[in-house]
Amino acid sequence: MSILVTGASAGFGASISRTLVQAGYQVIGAARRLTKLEQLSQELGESFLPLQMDVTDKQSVDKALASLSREWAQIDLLVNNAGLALGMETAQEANFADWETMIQTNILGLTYVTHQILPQMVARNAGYIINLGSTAGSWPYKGGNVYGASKAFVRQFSLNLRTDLAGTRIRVTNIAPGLCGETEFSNIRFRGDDTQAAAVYDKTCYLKPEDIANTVLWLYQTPAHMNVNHIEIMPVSQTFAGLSVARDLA
Ligand code: 8X3
Repeated sequence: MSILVTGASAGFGASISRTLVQAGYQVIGAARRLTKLEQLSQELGESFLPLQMDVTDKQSVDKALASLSREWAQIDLLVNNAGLALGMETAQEANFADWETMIQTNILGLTYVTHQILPQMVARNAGYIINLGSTAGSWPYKGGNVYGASKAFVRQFSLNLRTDLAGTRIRVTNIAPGLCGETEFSNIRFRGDDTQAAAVYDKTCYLKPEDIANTVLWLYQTPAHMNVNHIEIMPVSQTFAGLSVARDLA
């Protein structure tokens, strides 16, 4: 039995892969950047299989999964981690191509992989799907527009999956992390502006990728009769904003 982690070349995905291999599991790390996966493979050894896959391309997903040998092809845990945020402009100022990329990756990509893996889990009546959502899927913030909405999709899709899987032993969890540093998340969001990216975490005690990786490991090792539907995690530096009130509009 294997574990499939998407977006495994960096950030949460690399950390999740590392933690699961160190815990004794066999992990397939999928991503576009094969060189990065190969570096991880050097570190993790034979229990880690690099798999080149672009989740935004259905053909690439289908081809990559079809290429798995019998030894690796039975997926007991799917971690749908691949995803990104692009830009923090308001909706009226946002670049539409950024919206398309987020929808293509965070929504369509996640569904391509899930739809491929679900039948084998149902046939075995066993398996676990962990989706990486975000606090942005529940808590709106300025500039979160399509990113937050895509993560709301991930949360609701996770709950709806469990509903469709009623009567099976297949488990589904949405993990919603808040502010998390030491990944490429903000560097990508701000298109390589590392100063702007670093400012997001300045003087905060942000979450670290290992916190999310340990959560994945904990979830996977919970008793098989237990399903955590949704788990939301923030650093103590972060809490809820007050509601915004505009003055002088009347
Ligand atoms: C990451 C959390 O607050 O940057 O999904 O949107 S946040």
